Amino acid sequence: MTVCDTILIHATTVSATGEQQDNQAIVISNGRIAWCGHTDALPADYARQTTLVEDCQGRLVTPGLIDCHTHLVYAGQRADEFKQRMNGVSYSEISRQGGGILSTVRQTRAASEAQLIEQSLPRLLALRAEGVTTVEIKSGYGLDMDSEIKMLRVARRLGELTGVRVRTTFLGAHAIPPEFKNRSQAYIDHLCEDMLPAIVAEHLADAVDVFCENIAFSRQESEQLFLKAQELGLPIKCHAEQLSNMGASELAASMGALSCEHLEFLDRKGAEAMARHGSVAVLLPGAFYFLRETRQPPIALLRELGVGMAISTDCNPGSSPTTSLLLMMSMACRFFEMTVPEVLAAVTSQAAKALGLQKETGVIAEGLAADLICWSINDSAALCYYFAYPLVHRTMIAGRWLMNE
Ligand code: DI6
Ligand code: FE
Repeated sequence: MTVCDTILIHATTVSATGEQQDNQAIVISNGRIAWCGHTDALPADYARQTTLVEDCQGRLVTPGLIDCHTHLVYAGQRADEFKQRMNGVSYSEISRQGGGILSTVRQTRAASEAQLIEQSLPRLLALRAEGVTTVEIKSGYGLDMDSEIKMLRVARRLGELTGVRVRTTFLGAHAIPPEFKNRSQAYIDHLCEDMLPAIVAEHLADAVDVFCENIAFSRQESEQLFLKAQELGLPIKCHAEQLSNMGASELAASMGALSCEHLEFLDRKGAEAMARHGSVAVLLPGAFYFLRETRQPPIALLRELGVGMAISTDCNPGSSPTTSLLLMMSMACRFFEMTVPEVLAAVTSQAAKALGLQKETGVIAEGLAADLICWSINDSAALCYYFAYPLVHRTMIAGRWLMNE
């Protein structure tokens, strides 16, 4: 029998589908979950190893939360645009006037690696303090070789500094940079021929994403970049159907995308393609709220078709300046009318799937990483009921408790 490091007993846990399970025990060995089940069924050999038995006293223990869609590495902020938007100017309009994403591109290009770390680290620490142990970070505010590489390096470095598992996604196709104004095809060619191969050679990206939208890239351009990503061995993801329906989800899903993200304008055809190919729907209530979107992602349709749903912060300076995944969970319940189990799965098992990490984290199961949050509450619904409320009791990443909490 494996020697265990820690045993949690009398925990209230959640299953992969977000259902509550009472009086559970979890045995941790070498950073992984060696056994889990009812506390009364804990094998005697484990029970005899009395070192570090932690009685959770009924507290909720979930997998470490996963924020599977963020743009948290960036410089500066865009409060000036927020003022414009409060005066009725739309997000798309600001973008067409050269603001929006390109404003953050200017600020991010001008920042050194150290400055980018200094500005981005607090955002990751804020997520971690709320129970997030895995984060996806997208590039896409550099849009030239050096600046994209800088962003991805910073993202990897933030993981080293915090212990949070960081997955990086290359989003060079986030906007058309000024150097390529009105030449989006030439920019896509540059991404395919120069940038992506260099980034892959340096192992800086774990996936490739495209903003397929009428203010960004067409379906055909997206497809070209996706094909290149696949040729280089990287999985694909897509910012799809956020501001209009471009058929982006259908395209990405049919190419085997891990996930399609935003989806307010998703139609049945796109949702069916996602169901067929197992792409996860990543829903972003923060952007929905902040852009005052009135159109809801088609939750009932996704549910009907059995498409997995994840929820994420979209942490970015333009459409979702937040670092609270717990707040997003509350919004998903109230704005999108998702159920508590759906929401819990959306930030654990489904979010892991959206990152291709389902064999590593996101579920309390034998063999997976011991990324666990012990919450200061005793039932799973309370995690959705409280909003923007400090609820973490203790955080464990890869079998080790974080200190100073
Ligand atoms: N959709 C979004 O909501 C973010 N990116 C994207 O493709 C917004 C990014 C920004 O405005 O800075
Ligand atoms: Fe996004």
